[in-house]
Amino acid sequence: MLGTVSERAPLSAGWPELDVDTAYAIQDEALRQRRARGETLIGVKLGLTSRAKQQRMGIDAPLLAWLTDAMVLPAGAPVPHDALIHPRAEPELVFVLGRRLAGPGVTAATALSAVDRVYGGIEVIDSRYADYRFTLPDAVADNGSSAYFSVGPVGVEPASLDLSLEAALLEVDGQIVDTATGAAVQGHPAEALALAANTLAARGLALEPGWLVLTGGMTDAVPVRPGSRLAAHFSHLGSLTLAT
Ligand code: 0L1
Ligand code: MG
Repeated sequence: MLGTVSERAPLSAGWPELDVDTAYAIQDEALRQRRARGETLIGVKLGLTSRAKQQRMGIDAPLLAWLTDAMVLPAGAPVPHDALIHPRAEPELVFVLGRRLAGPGVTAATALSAVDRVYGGIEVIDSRYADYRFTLPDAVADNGSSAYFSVGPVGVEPASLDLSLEAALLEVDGQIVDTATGAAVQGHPAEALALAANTLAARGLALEPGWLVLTGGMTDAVPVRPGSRLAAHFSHLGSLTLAT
């Protein structure tokens, strides 16, 4: 979401020639406006990195989007439904970078060597498009449906885990509604991190030290309903609960 609470038709409905490059220029302009309002750029997210998400959205390519400090939902903070249209939540593996990572040619191994810590997290997405119906350029222009995210309590060195086997259980109102491992994310979340570095390189940019990288929903996203209990449980990275 870019900052309003009204849903709208996809941009591509009235602008069929909208392409991905133009959509990233729109995303960059939205970031410029956020920074002008005082927000700080703190990283990037990948979206549509898992088959579950791609099949659900009918889009077969990942995307990148910007994260700012205004999108951080601290532990226990309520999901601000008044500022959202139709939020959904998904468990993600989250990297914090220890050093700069610049493409092109970044491999998963190089990418992982730049990571300081990995955490479990939950991303709350909120597309500005009615019924979450959009093309890839629409989703890119909407900053990848970014709204909020929470990072869990346990951060470890990535070498201490096999992240392709790290599991997430998604719980809604006491029921496990979906499960996945890190392998759902491009085969290994480090592949997603390398993808982010290489994609940014094509735009003359790099991943900076200290940045957070959300590697993409491991499962499909589930609706965030006021009053429901929504939690993600990771096999080695702890649990976090959304205050809905
Ligand atoms: O984080 C995501 O995977 C979102 C990507 C954009 C598409 C969507 O709203 O699911
Ligand atoms: Mg996501």
